Amino acid sequence: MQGDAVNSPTPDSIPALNAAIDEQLLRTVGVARQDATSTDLMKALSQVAREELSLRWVETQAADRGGKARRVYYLSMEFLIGRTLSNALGALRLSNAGAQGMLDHAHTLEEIADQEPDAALGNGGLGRLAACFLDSMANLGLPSFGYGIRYEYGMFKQKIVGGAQTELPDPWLADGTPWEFPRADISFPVRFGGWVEHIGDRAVWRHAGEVVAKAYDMVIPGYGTRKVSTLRLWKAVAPADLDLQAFNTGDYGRAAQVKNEYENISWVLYPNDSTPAGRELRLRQEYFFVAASVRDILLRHMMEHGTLDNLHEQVAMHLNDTHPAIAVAELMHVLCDEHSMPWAKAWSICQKTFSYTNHTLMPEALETWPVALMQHVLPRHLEIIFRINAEFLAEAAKHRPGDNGFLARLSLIDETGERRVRMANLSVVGSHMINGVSALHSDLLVKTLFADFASLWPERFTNMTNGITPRRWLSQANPGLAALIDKNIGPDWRNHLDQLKQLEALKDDAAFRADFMAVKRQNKARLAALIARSTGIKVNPDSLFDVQIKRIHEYKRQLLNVLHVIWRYQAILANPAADWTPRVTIFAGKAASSYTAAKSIIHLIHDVGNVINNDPRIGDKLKLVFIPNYGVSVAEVIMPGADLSEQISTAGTEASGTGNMKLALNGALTIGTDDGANIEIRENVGDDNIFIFGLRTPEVLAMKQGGYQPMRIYESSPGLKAVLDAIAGGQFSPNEPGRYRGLVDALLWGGDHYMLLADYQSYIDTQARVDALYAKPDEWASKAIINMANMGTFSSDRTIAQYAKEIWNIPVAP
Ligand code: GL9
Repeated sequence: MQGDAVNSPTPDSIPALNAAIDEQLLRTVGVARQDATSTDLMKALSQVAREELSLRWVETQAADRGGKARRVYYLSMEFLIGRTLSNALGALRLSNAGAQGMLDHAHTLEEIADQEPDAALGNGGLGRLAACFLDSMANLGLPSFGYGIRYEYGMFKQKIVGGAQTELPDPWLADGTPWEFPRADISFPVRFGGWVEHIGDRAVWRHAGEVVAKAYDMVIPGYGTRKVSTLRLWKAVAPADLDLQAFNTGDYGRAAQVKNEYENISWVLYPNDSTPAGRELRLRQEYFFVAASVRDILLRHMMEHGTLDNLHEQVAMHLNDTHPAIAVAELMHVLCDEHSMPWAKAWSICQKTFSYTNHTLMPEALETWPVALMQHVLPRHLEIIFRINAEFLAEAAKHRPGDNGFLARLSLIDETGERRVRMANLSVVGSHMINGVSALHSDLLVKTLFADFASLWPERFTNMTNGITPRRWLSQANPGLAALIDKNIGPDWRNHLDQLKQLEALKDDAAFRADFMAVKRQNKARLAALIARSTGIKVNPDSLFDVQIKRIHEYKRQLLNVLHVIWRYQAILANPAADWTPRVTIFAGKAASSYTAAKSIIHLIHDVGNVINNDPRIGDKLKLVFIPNYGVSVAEVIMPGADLSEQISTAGTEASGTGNMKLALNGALTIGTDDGANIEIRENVGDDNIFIFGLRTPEVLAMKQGGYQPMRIYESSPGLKAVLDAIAGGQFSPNEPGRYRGLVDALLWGGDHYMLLADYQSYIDTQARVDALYAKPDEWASKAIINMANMGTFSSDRTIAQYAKEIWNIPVAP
């Protein structure tokens, strides 16, 4: 039993809900029933759900307070929530009543839900994982808070102009959101700059500036429980006396400018993916939300327990990547400087309180801050970091006396050039547990990036394979498939995804297979409609829908996928009479605004698509489309309509992936490398039900060490040569023949860092096996069913239960 029992929907909830909607239209939205637009209805329906969630929030908080529960605080710069209305209705068991209610108002629920802007407070996988985790924490009734930043502008909107990405702002809060609860009485000052005075053995931070952090809560409903959890987001507000001064002096222009300098801290999400922003504003953002969160947590703890001595017994703080790592120094600062706790005692509490998840091995993604910048922004924290480092290195030196290389690698300070603070090292040293996000990634962590730390503390390193919430990614995104599953095994899989295993027995059941494929066909029609709407391109839903949707990044190898598309184009032209399996290759994803190579890949996809889609010799045999502005809501339409899931990163580069899980759960087969969570997906579905190709991680490393020569592969493979020559020669960019010269040169002359050419032939051959299987619909359907049926372990409920047990030490009802 998870959480408390919840009433199932009753038919009479429909008139009741309808009456509530009408009342909200009248009283809150301010519009008569017959005049209500779809936006008005979205607001009214949201308001009804909000009121119920508010009651549950109060109940949950009272229960957690009363029970003096140990809580987990999930600190994250990103929470990629998406929309909330459908999710809230699902959790409240009001989806059917809501749908009927909207029909009674002459609208569909889908159309109403579409009016809500996405809360896109994240870049990609890392931020979406945090959102799935909040969902699972609520579901499991885990006493918990998420803490983050209430960005005024979320992830930029992607617009394609002439085949190229342009970025537009995302003012998602412009019309307000029904899902937040401003907590006017909860605010904390956050200080910056200045200097440190040492009075005896006390350190006093004489800060230079101060901004106020104001709390806004978003309520995260649990499904099948009355428990909700809270995402507390901080907004930066200039201190009130600033306004006062401005009015007194009359210099309003200058005052507005100063106010902006404070408030810009929570204005915009940094749209960087895997490369740290390295800007002072980013460091301020990190400290801002961490400082406010730590103060809020300590205040709550003091109210419940009256002492900080037992903080680690009641509080688990989790660092979602290194972005909140400054929390380690902040907690030391508050305990020692403000509560006069002795250093050693504070440090012991600190280490027992924190845990840390690493999300990537890519060296360029490791966050470091120049010592000089940290001195300027956070002088006291820099001192604390130096002291932590000195004591840690003194301890470490005992393990390997005289090994200076060892100490230099462990140091919190990188001394190789401009001195920099290594946030990953700070996170490891400040935590009692450190985890990676898939079996392979966690293994590589202790063998490479954190090998030295693991030699000191092997017991602190562990694995927590990522997961996804089945509520959003199956129940809500794929109502057709959810209904079919309900019909066969009942509805409880939403909270116990392992139950899908029962469906494996139906893989050869002709009726089930037909139902399953009929649902897929409907979802493909829906996806085809989205493609037509957003790109103007008509695709045939009976083609194989081949999908690669994720951030555009060289290591994810969208370019390898394009090479295959061009190979296929040329092969069809060379052999038009062959029995080609019709295919639509679908891309979606954003490129960081400053990432030239990634943007060039987007442009190439459009240019190649333009040629292929308009070539009358090709027809339905091949189409190439790029769906703009990828985000959670777009993903909810694409995932259910995919036949094939492309997970083709160079082995050893994708920490986990979570789109791979969403696609398989929705009945897509995976074509992928032996990387990240693909490996665990393969272990669960079986080798025969997944298409694995290419080099494995050790082979990648060996080939690199042996002197990899992409040019030799190019020269010995006429097919590959024709593909690359077509790109480099301007066949797809006749107006600017040199447009992709650089992209191709990076492969042939630049060392092909992600080894596309090494995996090329294996990829092409494997795609041919995909075609052959797709030509046998029954076999394909069986394998798709097997995939779905074996995704139970990839529920974020499993992941969170594991974190709770092994890292946070918080009991979860089985
Ligand atoms: C990422 C990894 O690259 C993914 O493989 C992983 O699934 C997620 C969640 O653990 O974390 N790390 C990372 O920096 N991003 C990830 O997606 N990037 C973005 O979120 C943009």
